[in-house]
Amino acid sequence: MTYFAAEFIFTMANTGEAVLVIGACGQLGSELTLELRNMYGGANVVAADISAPKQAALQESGPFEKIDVLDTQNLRELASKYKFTQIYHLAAVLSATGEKNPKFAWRLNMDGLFNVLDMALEQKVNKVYWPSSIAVFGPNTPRHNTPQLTVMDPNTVYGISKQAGERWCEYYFLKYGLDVRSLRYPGLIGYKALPGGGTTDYAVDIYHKALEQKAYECFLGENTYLPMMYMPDALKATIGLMHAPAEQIKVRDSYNLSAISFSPKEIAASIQKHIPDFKITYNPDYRQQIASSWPQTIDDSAARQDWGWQPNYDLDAMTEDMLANLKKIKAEAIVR
Ligand code: AKB
Repeated sequence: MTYFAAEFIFTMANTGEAVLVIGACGQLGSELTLELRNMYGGANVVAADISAPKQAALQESGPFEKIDVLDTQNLRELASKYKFTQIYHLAAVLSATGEKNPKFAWRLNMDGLFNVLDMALEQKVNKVYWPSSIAVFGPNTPRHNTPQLTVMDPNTVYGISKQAGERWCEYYFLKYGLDVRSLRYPGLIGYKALPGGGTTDYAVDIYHKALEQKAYECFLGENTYLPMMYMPDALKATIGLMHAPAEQIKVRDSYNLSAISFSPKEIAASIQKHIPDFKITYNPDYRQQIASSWPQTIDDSAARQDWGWQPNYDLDAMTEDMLANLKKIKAEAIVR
């Protein structure tokens, strides 16, 4: 399945691009890689990750390279083999996992970024994409309609690394002219791959548990509002930003990006429209403190103005699509 119109794919084909996706087996990477392969042709998009892909579609649709983003030699060899024109560097330790091993999270998130930016400069790569996050904000950031430019006092190692990374991306653009582009993702929700180690992960898990057990114990409190986004919108935003003319990209640290905001109680109510006997209970853990330090809603007017960003999915549209697709996947797994 592709989320884009056939005409768009057709016009993007045969553009002579060579694309590298680092972190291609992750939640976003596995879907983004397939979209990019639809656009540029499977052979022109290299999926790279520290571990081999589990998804057959990812394995079968184009080249895979095992890489460790902390290994500069490994990166350099890959770059001279493929002569990349674009790099999507998605590999990172997320907010919840990062708190368990802060020094490693810092090393992977920061050194990994430097290695990619330096390799992109050395190899004259045209464009680099690097994801930031709502985790760059902290307890003193305005929590409602959080502006593009505002107080940022992140208190997770993930958030600190994303904030520092944003500054470095802008620095490489201003000092060296490297065309780096970035989005501050909210929590991402999709049915094709599971997220790993984030504070917003409950909003994926809840759909699986609703179908499997009709019950879910949430690790956040019932009224914890967080900004979220359905995967097709995240792919649309990422590809939209990367294909916008460079002169339209006015924000060179990272764009605020927004689609939906909801609480665990609200997502449960949305699921109950399809599964009336679904039950949610609450047992907040250490991730509550992280969630409570993040914004509830985001002002993404800069992205809308500069390159025409607009989301398609609200909470109920996402729930309907998630449940229908997960049901299909689970039914197919039983048949096999
Ligand atoms: C996380 O929860 O750590 C991520 C994020 C918001 O960047 N999903």
